[in-house]
Amino acid sequence: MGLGAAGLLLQSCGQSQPDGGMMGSGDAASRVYVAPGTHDEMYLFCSGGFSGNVTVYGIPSGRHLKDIAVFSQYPEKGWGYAEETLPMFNTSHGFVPWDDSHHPEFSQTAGVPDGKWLFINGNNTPRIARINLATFETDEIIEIPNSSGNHGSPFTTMNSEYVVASTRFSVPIPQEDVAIKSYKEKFKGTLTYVKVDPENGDMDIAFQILVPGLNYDLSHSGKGPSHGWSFFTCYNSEQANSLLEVNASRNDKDYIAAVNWKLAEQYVAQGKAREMAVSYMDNHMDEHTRAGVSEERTSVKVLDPADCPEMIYYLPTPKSPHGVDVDPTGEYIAAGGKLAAVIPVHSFSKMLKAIEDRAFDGDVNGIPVLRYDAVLAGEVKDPGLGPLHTEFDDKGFAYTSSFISSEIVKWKVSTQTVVDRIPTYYSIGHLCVPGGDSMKPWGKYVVALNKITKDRYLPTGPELSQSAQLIDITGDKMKLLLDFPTIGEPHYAQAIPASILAPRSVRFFKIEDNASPFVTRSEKDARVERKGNEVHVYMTSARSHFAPDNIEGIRVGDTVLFHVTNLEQDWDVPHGFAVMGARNAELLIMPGETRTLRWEPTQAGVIPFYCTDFCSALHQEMQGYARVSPVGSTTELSWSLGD
Ligand SMILES: [Cu+2]
Repeated sequence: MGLGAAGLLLQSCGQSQPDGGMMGSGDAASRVYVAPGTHDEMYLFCSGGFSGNVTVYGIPSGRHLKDIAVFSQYPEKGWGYAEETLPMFNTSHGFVPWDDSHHPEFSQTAGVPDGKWLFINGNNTPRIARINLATFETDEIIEIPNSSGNHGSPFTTMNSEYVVASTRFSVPIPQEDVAIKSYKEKFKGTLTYVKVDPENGDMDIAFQILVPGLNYDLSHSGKGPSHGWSFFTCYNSEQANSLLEVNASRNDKDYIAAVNWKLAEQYVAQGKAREMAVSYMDNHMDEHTRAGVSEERTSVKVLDPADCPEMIYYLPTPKSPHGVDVDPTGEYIAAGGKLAAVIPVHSFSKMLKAIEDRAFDGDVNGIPVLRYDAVLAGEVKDPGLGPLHTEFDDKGFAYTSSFISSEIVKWKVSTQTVVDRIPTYYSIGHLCVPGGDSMKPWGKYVVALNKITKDRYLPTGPELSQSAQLIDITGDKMKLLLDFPTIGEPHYAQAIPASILAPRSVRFFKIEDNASPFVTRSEKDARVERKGNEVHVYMTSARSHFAPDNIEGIRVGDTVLFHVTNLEQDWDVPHGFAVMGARNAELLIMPGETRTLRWEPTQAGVIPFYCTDFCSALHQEMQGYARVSPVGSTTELSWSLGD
């Protein structure tokens, strides 16, 4: 039945839409059909762009499995509402409740995604988040100082020694009140290396490199022979500060910055970095209390290339490059020039030779520019219009997205020759081959992450869902299998076999490990305590009641903190908690976890509260009352259950 329905759906699409490259509908339906009760083959982690969060889909079905709240308050998860989650949003600018998330990036071991963590950048207020892939929750958000527009981030090195961050917008560093026209003299960029603890994933900024004032756009790290280097695209070599669409498009070539980070580590060890006073926040979700802790950091080590010879070189790259992608062998470095007629593919071994031969073509603020012909492996001709990003398969082929011509172009890495192309609907940005930026692409699919949807789905007013497309790459010709809508902009995505993640997925939090200072471990410990104007309710929830469920003695003017512990020790039994008139939130509490809701009642009366997450046949009975008396009332504080 499912097969027939899916087939019909695809057929009806095929009749009203161009179906360039589409597999026969029956074949496509069978390739994406995941029977009810069975599981997808892979997880796809898709950033939400302006949503600030991450969405998880099953591949090949396109099933929407979960939203992971990261940089944006998200009511469905209570993220940014429950008191325990608020510190995760702290920055040097204060509480920032909504950001723009772009590049999910798996942690790697020996160049292969290891399924431990997913890193993602906050683009607007520069930050990197780390998601725990056992809980699918955000465990850390670290702010990046001396940065503005954290776009080229958080690309990982082969063993996740570092995740990197580069400034899209150059700014005065340190920030100061100067004329914008002083751009060329005063503005700088930074490349930041964030150390990742191999045991627990904890992130700390190891060092930053101060670089000339260009726009640093994207990055990838070397692997295999090029391990120890990272590559950053930069545009605006014109150093324009206004009307960049014209003024930053004049030069035929901009650059890829190649950074020898192992050498940078040595310079730091030799004391060549200067300590710079800064302020930035490092926010952790404590594993045992399951509460956020926010710490300010006040210093960062900064390397100046002028003191650090041989640490950084510029590779000329046509024209306004965007993505920079290193193939699985670590030898080829492809750049997507938004305005380029070709895809330049640099050779890492030629780059080393060019450095040895001093094959330089001038410098930028003292940083040598290597000769284009001395580093180039070759150019991909006819790559489509507006090539942006490249991912790789396990058979020596590359797949490049071309935004303007809305297509994916397949080319052979060793010869740089185009072998196939397929249209996308519409305006593709990033694309994702599972493992396609690592040393072990799993191949099989490429997912097109499209900016524009237009007529692909039923109209839903001015705002349309954005869209991903699943394309088969197992044969010589790419074949379109499936369109599926996404939450927010599907900016970039990474996919990993389910067999790596699913066995490690946490089912509930053990109540005996709950180290929250506000935990209530059993119903007999449930209580209410007054501390001045603060009333702390130590409450438990279990199918199908709260303890206590009758509370008296609260007064208008009190701040009531409901610390609700979900006592369930079973998979998929969260409880919710909502109290009438609470202006900030409700709660969603996972089994074994404690979450706190702040409530400031403004009116005397008897106020109901109830469970909002359907939990049992008697979910509708899961309710209680809080009596609120006027200011100055002498009603005694009391609580009960079952009286
Ligand atoms: Cu419930």
